[in-house]
Amino acid sequence: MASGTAIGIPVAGAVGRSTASEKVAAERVGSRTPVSRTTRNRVPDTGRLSHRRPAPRGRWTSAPTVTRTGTTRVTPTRATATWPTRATSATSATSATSATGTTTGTTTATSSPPATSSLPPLGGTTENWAGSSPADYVLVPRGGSTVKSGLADSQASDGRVAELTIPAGAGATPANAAEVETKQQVRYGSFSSRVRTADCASQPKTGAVTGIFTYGNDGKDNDGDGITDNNELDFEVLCARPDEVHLSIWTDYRDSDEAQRRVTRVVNLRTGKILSTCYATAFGACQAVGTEERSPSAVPAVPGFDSSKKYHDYRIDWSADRVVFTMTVDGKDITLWDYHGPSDRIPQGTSAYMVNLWHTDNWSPDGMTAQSKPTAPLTAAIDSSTVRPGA
Ligand SMILES: [Ca+2]
Ligand SMILES: [Ca+2]
Repeated sequence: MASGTAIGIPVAGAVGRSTASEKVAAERVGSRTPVSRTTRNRVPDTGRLSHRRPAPRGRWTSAPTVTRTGTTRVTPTRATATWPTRATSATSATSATSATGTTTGTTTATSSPPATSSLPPLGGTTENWAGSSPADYVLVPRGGSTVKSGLADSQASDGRVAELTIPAGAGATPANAAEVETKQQVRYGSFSSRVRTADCASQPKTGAVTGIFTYGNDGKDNDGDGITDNNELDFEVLCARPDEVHLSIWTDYRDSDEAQRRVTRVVNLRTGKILSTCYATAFGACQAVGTEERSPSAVPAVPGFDSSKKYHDYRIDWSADRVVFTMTVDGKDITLWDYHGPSDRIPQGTSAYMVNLWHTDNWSPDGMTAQSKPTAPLTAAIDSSTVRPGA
């Protein structure tokens, strides 16, 4: 297929329920199906619209041209020679992620750093979204959406935020997302944002996703496993279920036949229930995972948790052989998922860091039917974002 669609980006997510059989059934019935958000927005075998993000060609050309020295982005023509090879060293014991989010993985010695490693440092600084033109991010409004930074918000720690707004009647799929994304890409590191997710309480059946994630995909199968690499780590919250958090670790995805490799976890933070933890090679699939892939085995409940009412920190700590998803809720760190399973289930390629909001019309959370177009604008807001590249 054309490189554009080959580089379409999947947005992760699984549908969780209370029993194992229901989990799988829910995925089959309600989980997202993919599609490029360029032109092919319908999946022949299901007829349902996909959740796939647009191909980089559309993504990048819709954003301002990046001219700052050293900045790069994923493009179909990006030289794969600089793409890091999959790390193979056995460093699981030393590649822990510290409580402060600093990765200490040592596998970089086994693979060539990407070209971005020589770029001006992106990490170590926090974007507070206080000004209208953030230095390290591109604001990307699509499909009639708006993205603005420097807006007043009394809930924000500094009184200023970026707002991602999709309009009433927003088109489905991330092709119509409101999004911010880093100009640079990094491999490994700590990525965090303080976010208030979209609130659709006034229209509870709305389909809308707030995503906080890393993403890199050059359309190539750099690791040679037969499927296009897709480096992606996701937090996703559906506005119909602001009590649930969908986590995903993607390593591969091929748009043409939806071949994929990913692991997912769905947590209801209000109840503290882990609704599912799966490995999948196809949409709707849910294979059992090992103990090291489903840690922790319990998550504390946060009574009344609603991600759309307050700002919370969403942090991804990514190293060669470990991915940790942590939320900070009311000052308390909560480890939602400390994944340290097989390293070939962990992305090893460079990624940008993004936050977005988009309408979905085929992802029904937790058995609900919540796929309606928004009848009024929906907004997710970002108080701050920090990227600390790994070693
Ligand atoms: Ca691959
Ligand atoms: Ca702020």
